[in-house]
Amino acid sequence: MALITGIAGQDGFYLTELLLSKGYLIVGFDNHSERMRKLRLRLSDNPLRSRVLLELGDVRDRDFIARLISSSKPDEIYNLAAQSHVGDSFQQPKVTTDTALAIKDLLEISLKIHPVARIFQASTSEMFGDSPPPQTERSDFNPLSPYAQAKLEAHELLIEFRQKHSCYACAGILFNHESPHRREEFVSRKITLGIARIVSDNSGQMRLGNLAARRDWGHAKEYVEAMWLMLQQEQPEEFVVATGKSHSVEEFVASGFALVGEDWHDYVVSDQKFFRPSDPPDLCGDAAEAYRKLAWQPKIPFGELVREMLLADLRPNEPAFRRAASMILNSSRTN
Ligand code: G4F
Repeated sequence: MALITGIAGQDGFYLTELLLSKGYLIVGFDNHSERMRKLRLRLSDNPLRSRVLLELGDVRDRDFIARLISSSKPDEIYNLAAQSHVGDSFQQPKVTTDTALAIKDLLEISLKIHPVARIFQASTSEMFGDSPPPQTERSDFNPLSPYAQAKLEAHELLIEFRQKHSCYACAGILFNHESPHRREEFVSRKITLGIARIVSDNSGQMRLGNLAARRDWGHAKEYVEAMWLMLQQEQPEEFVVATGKSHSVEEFVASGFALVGEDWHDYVVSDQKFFRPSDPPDLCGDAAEAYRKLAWQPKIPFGELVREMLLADLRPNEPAFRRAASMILNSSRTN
């Protein structure tokens, strides 16, 4: 039995599919009813969906968490709930901090009423800030946003709690991970959806912020495997989860437009409105430890990720999809 907080996000969906394939029963909750509706729809194809119990609830609600843990007695708890948009955290520092620090209640409640549960915490590469790449488990943390600061506090709190109470709790330092289920507020999906709209209308513009920032983009479905592996070890430990290659936002944009035979310079405008007060310049993780100890290694390269996301966004538009898909498929044959 697994409990997943924030189950209606991209990672919640992939983790649910993974755990179902491994025979788990799942209890999951999220505080966003529209995202829960979408999750139900996505899971409707899965013959094992009756093994998932979904609830509407908030990770900051201590009584709700206590009731859920005491009724479900999960073997594993995956804490994915958070206000996870870095840009928004500058305007909403309180909700960002409160959701990040809800891990404290989860740890305390679990220790009190169901201490055998193993707990995974989704930590973030944003904690490294401008620490030089490649970042490892031993790199310095230097948070540059309220989100990064809050997640760092949660990360340190978890390690301290584990040392004090000898429980099984660990944090994955997750670098950017994307998929067709990524929300449009994040740059990868904003780009692929934007290209799909431009291709279908034969016109339009894409307004983005910092094009120079470099991120280590992997596929979410591979990152949830690392989360699961981290809870199957003899000892709980922190791991960097990353591909080891970073690309700039400009490279993401250029690859996407190239796939549909367009030059991004004709469509993309860099707009101050989308810049953040501060932004880590280059997040690029070294996941050698995860490879060595978890035998985890990502296989989906950057180009394939961009292709998959773009094809998924083009799909609703039939004629444009056929045109673009044949170009994309031709380009994958020659690459
Ligand atoms: O897609 P992003 O918003 O992701 P960001 O900020 O790197 O954070 C994501 O990954 C973290 C792990 O490293 C997670 F912890 C976090 O929860 C989230 O999932 O932005 C990526 C880069 C940034 O440098 C941003 O400034 O893209 C730049 N960017 C440029 N134009 C933009 C835009 N980001 C967004 N969201 N929208 C833009 O128009």
